[in-house]
Amino acid sequence: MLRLPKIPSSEITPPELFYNRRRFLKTMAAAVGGLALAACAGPTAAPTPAPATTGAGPTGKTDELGDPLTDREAILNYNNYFEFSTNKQAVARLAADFPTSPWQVQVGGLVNKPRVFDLDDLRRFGLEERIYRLRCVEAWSMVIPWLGFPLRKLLETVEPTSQARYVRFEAVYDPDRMPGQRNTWYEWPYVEGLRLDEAMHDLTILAMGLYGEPLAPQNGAPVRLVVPWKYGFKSIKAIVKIDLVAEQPSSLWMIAAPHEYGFYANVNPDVPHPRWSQRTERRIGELGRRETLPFNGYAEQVAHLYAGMDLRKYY
Ligand SMILES: Nc1nc2c(c(=O)[nH]1)N[C@H]1C(S)=C(S)[C@@H](COP(=O)(O)O)O[C@H]1N2
Ligand SMILES: [Mo]
Repeated sequence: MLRLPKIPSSEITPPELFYNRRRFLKTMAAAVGGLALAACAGPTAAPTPAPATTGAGPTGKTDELGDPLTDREAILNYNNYFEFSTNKQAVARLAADFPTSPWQVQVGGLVNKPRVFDLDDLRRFGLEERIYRLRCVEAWSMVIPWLGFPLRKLLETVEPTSQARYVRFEAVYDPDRMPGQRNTWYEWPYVEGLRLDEAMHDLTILAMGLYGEPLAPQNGAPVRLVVPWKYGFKSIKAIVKIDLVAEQPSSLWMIAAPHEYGFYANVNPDVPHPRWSQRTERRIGELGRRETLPFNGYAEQVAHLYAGMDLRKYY
């Protein structure tokens, strides 16, 4: 059974209710007329409980720091996926029938060998288990046993040219099936980006499964990015397009709330987000809070990527 602790509404209330109110009112007014102004005049989201369990989980497996895997039911039922809903506990139901096969990922831009990959092509890169911490900028976290392959393997097959310096990822756009994409506050589709060396790092994977099973729709099926040392929003779900580019790409979050979200988004307990301290986090399934680790505990592997950069400047 799932225990259901109360969590603060700040953790689940969509940013448009907090941030850049002028733009929110403008887009709401444009979308549905003046009625919406009254309906959305204040925070409307009530606190909803998060699923939580205790113990080392059914597998007894841990991450490399000795922390148990988060319960599968929690990973499947507590999701950020704004294409479906801003309510974490509504996502699984709303996404249940989303068709994730057949599927294509179009890879191009500054490459010598642009190519369209179908799901069998992607699986041929070979799926391996990677147990990673996932740290959301809302200050909750999980330990997730992904099945995936290093993004590097895919990038090498398309041969980035010498001009390619960044990778831009685009998620699926399907407003008929994704009710959240009718929310005009966000610029759809969801877009994210990495620097090329971040994308080539061995920790960066494209995941197609978790807990030994194909990815569920709510977790970003059929294929999503996982970058464990960055805040969860960088790990874009339901990817349909990957482009190698010369300039730093923008992202859905940078466009929606530029004062809250930067390009790098490395987990950093020393740099507070405007709405959430990043000092500690709530590990789903645990009581109390734990200290947040620099680079989400992966500093040894990735800190060198940012040598010479002012880490206070990049969220
Ligand atoms: N396409 C897309 N990808 C997304 C999101 C989203 O809303 N849409 N949310 C992000 C955020 S904020 C987090 S914390 C993680 C959550 O992944 P999970 O639901 O599989 O745990 O997905 C990220 N990837
Ligand atoms: Mo997140």
